[in-house]
Amino acid sequence: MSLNKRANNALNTNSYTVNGISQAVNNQTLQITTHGSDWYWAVCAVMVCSTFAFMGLAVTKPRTQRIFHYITAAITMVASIAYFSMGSNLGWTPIPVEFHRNTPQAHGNYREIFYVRYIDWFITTPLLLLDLLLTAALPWPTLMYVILLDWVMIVTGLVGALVASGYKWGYFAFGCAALAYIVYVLVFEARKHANAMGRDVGKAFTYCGSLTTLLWILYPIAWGLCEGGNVIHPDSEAIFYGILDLFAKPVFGALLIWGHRGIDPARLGLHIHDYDEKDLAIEMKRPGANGTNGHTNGITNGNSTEQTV
Ligand code: RET
Repeated sequence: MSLNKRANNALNTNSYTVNGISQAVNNQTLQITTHGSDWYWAVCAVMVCSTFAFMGLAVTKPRTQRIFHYITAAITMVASIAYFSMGSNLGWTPIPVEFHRNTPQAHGNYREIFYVRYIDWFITTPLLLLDLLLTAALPWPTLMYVILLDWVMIVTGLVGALVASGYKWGYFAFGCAALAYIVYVLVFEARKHANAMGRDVGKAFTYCGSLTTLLWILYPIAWGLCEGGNVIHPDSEAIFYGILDLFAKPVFGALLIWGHRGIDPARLGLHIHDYDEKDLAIEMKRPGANGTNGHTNGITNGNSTEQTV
């Protein structure tokens, strides 16, 4: 069998044209080269393999113990599609640059802005937070509020990236304020809560929470150099965001699942029921039981951190 090396033709196939003129060819828009596209494909491949690995690990567990595997696999699955889009030179739009630079790294009147990146983050960052905050067993109102602020951060980042004038930095400032609150919850409230759940939970949270805090602070720096300040080339942007995403998704996910290896989700208040569960089966056979027997209303016993899923 012979393996023929095929050239990456995504840039020609999916070039952005205005009135029939390719924007890459007329040199107006600063966009990725084939190297950037190749890198996006490579990251896509890692995301796909990680998704299969996390799903493979999930099926080795009983259904009641798979919640963190499912959340983590969903994260890399969504990222696979975003990276497929970016590798194919799709999911972007040209935006006039605020800062015109005459360097080879950042020439052109327009810059390609990958809005698909933000669609990915809009879906996956709340899932990452869910992974972390469920590990810490934080009360659900705090969890919901942190996710709301996370959406504020991502949407302001997207809007700022699509704005041509200096007003983009206003959106950026709102996004940074939202990130500051998220980091506060992770570093103080959630860490304290996780430690109170036991040494193993505290350890799993500390590893994954520290990695997340460090990485998430680097994203606005990347934004400032790419979408915001137009300082670095879109190929370098691909590498910067790509490395961050690889650590924030597959590496984070592997660490989290490893940290959860000896932890029953029920200890975190996540009582998940299955039809072949022993206690539930006995309860269902009880005379007069109607099959719902209190498991459908989401209310469990007096423990305030309990959540019925
Ligand atoms: C933006 C710009 C606006 C200000 C801030 C930002 C932060 C983004 C972050 C993104 C995290 C993404 C992750 C992706 C996972 O793969 C939107 C860049 C603060 C923190 C973890």
